[in-house]
Amino acid sequence: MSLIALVRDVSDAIVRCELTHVPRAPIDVEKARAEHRRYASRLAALGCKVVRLPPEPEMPDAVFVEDVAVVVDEVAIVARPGAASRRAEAHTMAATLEVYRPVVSIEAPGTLEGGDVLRLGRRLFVGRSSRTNDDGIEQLRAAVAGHGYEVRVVPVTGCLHLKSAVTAVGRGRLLINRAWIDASAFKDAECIDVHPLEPFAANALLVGDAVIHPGHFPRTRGRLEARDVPVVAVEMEELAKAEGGVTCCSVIFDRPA
Ligand code: CIR
Repeated sequence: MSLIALVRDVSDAIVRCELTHVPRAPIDVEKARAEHRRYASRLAALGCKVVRLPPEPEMPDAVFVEDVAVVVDEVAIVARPGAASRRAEAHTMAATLEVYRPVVSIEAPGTLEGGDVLRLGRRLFVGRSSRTNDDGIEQLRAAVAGHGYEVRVVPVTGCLHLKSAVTAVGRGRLLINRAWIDASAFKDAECIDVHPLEPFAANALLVGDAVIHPGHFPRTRGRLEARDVPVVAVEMEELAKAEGGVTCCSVIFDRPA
């Protein structure tokens, strides 16, 4: 496997991050940085070449790089976040992705955040959410249709992004919180439910065969392990206060040959 993982260091400004579904709590920036360092080390240990985007000390949510890009094998889409405070994050993302893929940018009035895009093979499930609108979804569809990807829209109401509610944890296997989305969109997959006491636990990051998952969700981890999913637990409690999870701290894609 030859994977690139784009990451960006935690900004001091993270204490002013966007919050939608979690109450504001004081963030210990050094603790968040330590979590992020260990997360990046895990990615490296799982075989990723970790590439750092330029730091953006004034941009509170810049560590959550997933939201400003969607990368498939043939093309990279630079997103236009629904959160206006996050739009400037896209500049350095575009410059970095140009090294690896042809780049298409989502333009106004479209909005799209990568946290709303779940790729399962050649199918992209896209959350229509408070951050991603129909125009953004249509621009994404236009960018990938010629490469053989089908785009399916999933309404998201109960949480921030589609991938807050459902992520892949293996081939044909999903981790899901059915309370937040209509699970019928995923009826062809084997769905593993989060533990009811851990509604935020559906966000898992599949890297090769391993699944990176926040350590503070032991009950859901137990459910994954009971199904023989190889879980790598990482500390994420501080970044979770910024409504971040494990997918949102990286953009992972195959390295061009
Ligand atoms: C935001 O509200 O934009 C950030 N505070 C959290 C973004 C999390 N992104 C993700 O789950 N993909």
